[in-house]
Amino acid sequence: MGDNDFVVVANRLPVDKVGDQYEVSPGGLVAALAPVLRAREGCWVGWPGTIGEALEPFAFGGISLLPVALDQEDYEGFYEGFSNSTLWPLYHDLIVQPEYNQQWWERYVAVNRRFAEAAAHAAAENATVWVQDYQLQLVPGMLKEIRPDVTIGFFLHIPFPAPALFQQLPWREEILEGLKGCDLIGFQRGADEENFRLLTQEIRTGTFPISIDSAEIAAAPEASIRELRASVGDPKHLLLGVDRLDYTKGILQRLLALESLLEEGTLEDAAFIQLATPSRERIENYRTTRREVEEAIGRINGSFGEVGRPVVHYVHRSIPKEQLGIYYAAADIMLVTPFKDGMNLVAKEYVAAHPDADGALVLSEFAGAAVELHEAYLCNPFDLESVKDAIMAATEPEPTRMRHMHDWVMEHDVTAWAQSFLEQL
Ligand code: ADQ
Repeated sequence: MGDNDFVVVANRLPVDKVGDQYEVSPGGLVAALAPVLRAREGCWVGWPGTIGEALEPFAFGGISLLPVALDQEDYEGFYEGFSNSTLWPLYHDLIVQPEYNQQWWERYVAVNRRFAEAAAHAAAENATVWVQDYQLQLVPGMLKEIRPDVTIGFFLHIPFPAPALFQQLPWREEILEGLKGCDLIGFQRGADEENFRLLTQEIRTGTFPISIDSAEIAAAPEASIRELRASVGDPKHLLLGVDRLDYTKGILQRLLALESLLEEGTLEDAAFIQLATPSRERIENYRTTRREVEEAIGRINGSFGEVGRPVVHYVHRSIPKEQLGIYYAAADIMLVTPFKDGMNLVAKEYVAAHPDADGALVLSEFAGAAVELHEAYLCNPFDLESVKDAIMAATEPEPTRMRHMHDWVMEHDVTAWAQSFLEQL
């Protein structure tokens, strides 16, 4: 038994290794939970992000961190395998085929047990433990067995599939048993919560759409915005995409829509910037997606670009937060076109970056964010014409739409999200 009244358990610790040092990784979840962790003698349990490194507990920015080690086999079986090649595609409605592999499952069980034991070790008597996301669905059940005194919450950051899909999973009973250790499970959308409740009604559930640290997205300096627009040739329409390079995000679909509009001559004097963070690059489906995206970019620039003036500007790297704010502020049209997405924080970040209600958001109906941001230019990424229509409508935006969405995002920030979950718990 430990002495922490509040314990967060997540796959990753909120730190990144830079050289031989750790730095706090920027992210809404840390920003929202740091004050609660500091006020309640909290502790964060997670993997530090380097394979095979066993670290002692350490403190960072007033938060104590309890590292859980993963070796190469854990990384391949638990993380790349069961979490990201089985659960991720299954929970995103089979955009690619999930793989069902007994060895991966056994690693998932073993690693979840390690996280549960670490949480049991950190938690004080009657502590509150908040477990995050699909990588750790067995932790609540395992923890409840070791420590029946603690209160356990769980939040699923990704969608929860319809029963007919979930039932494909050979270990569906075990996953449900794991989640039954919870006192409260939170989902992003009402539809995810309903899907789950069709399987079991024994557990208390709720819908808590996650958000961003809205106040942190400060207005970008006018000079930087002008400089960015000039660097891509001062187009009439500056379009932007910002994503992890993942097959769920529909990056290729937005490129195909752009290509078709250029071919028809419907959209003129436009430039498109796509920023894509490298992600899960050892998994075959991610490599295929990257290849298809890069081929489409090459083809579009070959057909419609000029020397020194491409139509699509592509960066396959992570961008510092302040710079990202300039891209958001400079873009006339933001393209967020996932086939399926738990929430999609990029959509909310773009809206927060437009306090003057300029700009326009093209948003997939299948992003969790579409529930709150229903005044966006909604589209169906499975239907190319619908994406094209939304882009063209967004070239002449109605400012009231952005004004309403901006007000909403400023009020419903990530701190409000965390508070409402913890109050319910
Ligand atoms: P993700 O699938 O990672 O999150 P998202 O919600 O869009 O998707 O968050 C991505 C974050 O990464 C954003 O904060 C964005 O600013 C940042 N980012 C993306 N590309 C970047 C780049 N090139 N450079 C720098 N930063 C970049 C999962 C679920 C989502 C859910 C979140 C939170 O899949 O549906 O919204 O968790 O619950």
